[in-house]
Amino acid sequence: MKLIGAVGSPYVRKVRMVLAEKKLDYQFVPENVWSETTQIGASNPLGKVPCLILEGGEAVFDSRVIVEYLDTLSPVGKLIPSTGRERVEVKTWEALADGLLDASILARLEATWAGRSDAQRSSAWIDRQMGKVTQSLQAMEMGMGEKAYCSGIHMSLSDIAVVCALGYLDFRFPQVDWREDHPRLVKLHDKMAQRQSFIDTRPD
Ligand code: GSF
Repeated sequence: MKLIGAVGSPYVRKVRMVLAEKKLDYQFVPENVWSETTQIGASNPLGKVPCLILEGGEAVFDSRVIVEYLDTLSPVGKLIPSTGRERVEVKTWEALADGLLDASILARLEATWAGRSDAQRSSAWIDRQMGKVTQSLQAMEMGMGEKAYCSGIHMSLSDIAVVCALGYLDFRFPQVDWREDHPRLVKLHDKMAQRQSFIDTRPD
């Protein structure tokens, strides 16, 4: 398998953490999707990374689809429960963490994308998106309760998705002091940060 991606992308990081936790071999193919010469469109018509290329050449895209597939490839460290409430709980945590990322990336692009002039940038839009980041952090903190992991009693995709989101805030939004009001998230982050899969996929 080949994974087309960028080390700075938190969605790519989620996939790389899953590959590492599942001990699956792959080749990493770096791609700058913002470059004029990017070839990503040949594999993913949406022009986004991550994109997984299977042995037969088929492209699989969207990190949620990719990690779901990867979890079926090996029984090692099952990350997504196969059925029922447990499954939907993990998928909802992932949607929340990815949604935090979607909002923060929209805010960052609004503020920095070179295709937009200063007059075209909307601070109201940025505020709207950053409000979603704040709300998501609060929901995650509440959802953690006094548990050791986001869902269930073992590490799951929920925890990986959440720490990728927190790691992205540290990387691109150092001014967002999420540690201040979210002690349970700090505890989860600090525990997950000791895993080799987290250490080996740091964006910086
Ligand atoms: C989001 C991928 C994405 O936005 C997923 O895979 O989970 N729902 C998708 N990737 C960004 C890179 S990054 O900001 O992490 C991307 O490729 N953007 C290029 C573009 O044209 O939007």
